[in-house]
Amino acid sequence: MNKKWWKEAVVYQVYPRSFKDSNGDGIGDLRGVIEKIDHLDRLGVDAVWLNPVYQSPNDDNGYDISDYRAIMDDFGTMDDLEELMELLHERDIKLIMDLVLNHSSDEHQWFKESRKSKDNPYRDYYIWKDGKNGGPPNNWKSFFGGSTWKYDEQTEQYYLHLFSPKQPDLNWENQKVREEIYDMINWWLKKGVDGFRLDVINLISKDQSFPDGSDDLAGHEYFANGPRVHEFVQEMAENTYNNYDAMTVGETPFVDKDEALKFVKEERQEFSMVIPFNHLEFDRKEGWNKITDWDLTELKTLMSEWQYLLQKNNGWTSLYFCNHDQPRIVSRYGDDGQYRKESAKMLGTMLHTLRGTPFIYQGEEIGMTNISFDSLSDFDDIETRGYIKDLQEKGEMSEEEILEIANYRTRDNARTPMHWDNSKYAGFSDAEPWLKMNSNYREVNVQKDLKSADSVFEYYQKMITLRKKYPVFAYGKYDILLENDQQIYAYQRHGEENNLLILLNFSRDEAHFDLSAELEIEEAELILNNYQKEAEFELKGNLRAYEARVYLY
Ligand code: TEU
Ligand code: CA
Repeated sequence: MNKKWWKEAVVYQVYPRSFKDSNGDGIGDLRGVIEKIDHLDRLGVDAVWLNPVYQSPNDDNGYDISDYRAIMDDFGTMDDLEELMELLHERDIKLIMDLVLNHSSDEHQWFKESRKSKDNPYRDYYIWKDGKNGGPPNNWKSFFGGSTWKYDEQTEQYYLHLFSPKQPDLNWENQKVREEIYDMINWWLKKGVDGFRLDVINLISKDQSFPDGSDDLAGHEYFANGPRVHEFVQEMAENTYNNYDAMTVGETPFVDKDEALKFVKEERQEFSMVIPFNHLEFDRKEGWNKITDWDLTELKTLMSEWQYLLQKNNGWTSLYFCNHDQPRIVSRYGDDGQYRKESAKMLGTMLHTLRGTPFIYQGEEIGMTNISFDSLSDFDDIETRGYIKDLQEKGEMSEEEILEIANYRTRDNARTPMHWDNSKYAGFSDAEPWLKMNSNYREVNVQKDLKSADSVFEYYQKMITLRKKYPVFAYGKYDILLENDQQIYAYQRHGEENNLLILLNFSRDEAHFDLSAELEIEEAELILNNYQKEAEFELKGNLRAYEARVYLY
């Protein structure tokens, strides 16, 4: 097993728009992140992944970039970014930037040229096609609702946009496009950034015959993990980040585990790790607007298969529950009422004790919960608005039903402003924030956590310290226990010097376990427990509601 800094790191994701506003316009910004570096340092994280801060008309909160080498006015200036990077580096915290390479903004100079005429030198930077039978070139469906094709009157052709119409897809078949992209990546590497998270990077190669997709796959069988995706990624890696000691995280929706392995097998030199989705999509199998039942054994199977496959094949993974696209995990797999703190800690324990690199999303370290908006007009997220529109047009659900599912699914759940203290606007800003606050900020905030002994924050600090102290957390071999148990997720990690035994109760009921026949461990130290009255070492006993125990032996 090769040692790497990014295998031992804990990453903290900052969504700058909602982290801290420094100049009173209600929008978080880079100087706000600078103000809060102490928080990151206190928590003990090793790297910060910053969501896109590039110049953008902000149709999809910065994932629509109009200039890859400039900073969005809302966020500040290039000087601010450089200062942030220096200050992070002074504290030994790395900076990971978000790279959005599948598409640009329609306001990018390249697209403005491209749409002018069919023989413009930039025409082939994007994907243009004639319509078919008076409609779009095929039936692919956009991630944000509607068709993936938009008709442009100027040249009477359609262009492809897998996301919003303001996010035209770049044409990776065109070598010039690839070279421009590599230049830009190298420009950032030379500036000193330590790595990248690569947005929907497995969508860059499309089947060039652009066939109709099947109804339930909406075309993704032809644009996800396409024919040349690994060739493109390897070419990019070779020409850019592989010449540095960089960390790369590929975001890869619609990958099965065998495909994902190709991206992360160390010898293939594509990415350090990917962002898998399986463990967060199994309540969504019947679509966005229908909640599918799931059980713990299914989650355990998914996690285990991925863990075993990676350790057998020399691959690595990110470990995450929350990000700017996902509802808050404590409201989803935990309990955001009575057991908010216990379940937030238990879920955090799972992320920090599996084999991989843990990612903490802002607010997760204090157990922030989902919001509940009163009205459909409160939603800001372009994805949610797209689905709401589709559902309203279909007319099969009432407004209340739509509101309920939108509150459950919306990406806004993650994007409400960070809770720093109990003042008006939670110390996020002096002015009304760009998105509504979660109303529970007086109960759930950083200031409060810093003052109380059994806070979620303190527990996170402790986990991170332990992870640094014992290499078995990062490198140990994974082995599942009690595979069929419906309440408990239990596993061991085997390292060179130590071993870990992890027991997690995913339910609000007491859970009985008996490992005495399976394991022979004489003595072990309880190094982590989310209850104040700590448990003893035992191979047979009961776990309290959402209890998490980590034993070292
Ligand atoms: O997300 C890609 C992606 O797969 C999402 O559409 C995700 O499945 C969905 O939001 C879950 O509800 C990335 C970014 O993380 C996201 O913020 C962007 O909107 C998107 O790409 C387009 O750049
Ligand atoms: Ca601001």
